[in-house]
Amino acid sequence: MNMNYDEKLKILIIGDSTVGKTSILTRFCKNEFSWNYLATIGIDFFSKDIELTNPNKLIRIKIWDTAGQERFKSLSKSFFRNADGIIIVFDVSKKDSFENLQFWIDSVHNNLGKTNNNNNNENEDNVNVIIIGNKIDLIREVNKEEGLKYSKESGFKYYETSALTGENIENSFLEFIKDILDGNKKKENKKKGIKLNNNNNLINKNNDDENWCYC
Ligand SMILES: Nc1nc2c(ncn2[C@@H]2O[C@H](COP(=O)(O)OP(=O)(O)OP(=O)(O)O)[C@@H](O)[C@H]2O)c(=O)[nH]1
Ligand SMILES: [Mg+2]
Repeated sequence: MNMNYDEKLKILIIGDSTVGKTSILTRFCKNEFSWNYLATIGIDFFSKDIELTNPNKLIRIKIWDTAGQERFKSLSKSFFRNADGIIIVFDVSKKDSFENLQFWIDSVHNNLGKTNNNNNNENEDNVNVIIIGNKIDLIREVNKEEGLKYSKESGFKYYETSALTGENIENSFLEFIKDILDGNKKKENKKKGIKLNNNNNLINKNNDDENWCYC
């Protein structure tokens, strides 16, 4: 189906292998979950369309799902090119994935140079970065306070999710997308009038409609 999008966003998801990156995206885009672990090889693409109200806008989100095993190589700079947002994921039930967060943050810095934690929000190259602690349905090795503290010190917003139960998946994405749009809005000097309504309402298109999810 040919759709006219008012805005297209590119989001990148990175983090150690098995932390649940693909599962988070599958939950967000298809509202599905699989217990089977199929390692992402290279890169996969997910996309989802979101309708914005007042005024009505159609936003296409394209998400680049990277392979955690890339940690042992290095993420290509082309992955990061033109990214509007980056999600760094760790597994709250695996301390080592939390300890490896710095590796991923460094790779963001190395590939972009500038992010929203450099206290320079006016920067045109500003990219929104968030940290997600996934698998909150499991017994934790990292508690919420540790995740929050680390993310705060890094200058990024922190969310916790479970791709298994779906807890907080949609909220996290919608808040992240709103932040990206707000940032883009500033960058573009309100060029084309992308506006959120008074409550910053974004309406998430119905997942049941096949046309709205291209995973
Ligand atoms: N209990 C639980 N298991 C999860 C959750 N999210 C993912 N898993 C499981 O964890 C395993 C790895 O999930 P993936 O989504 O494939 O992990 P990934 O980060 O994409 O891994 P790579 O592609 O290798 O980088 C799978 O067996 C999932 O079923 C969650 O929130 N809770
Ligand atoms: Mg994967």
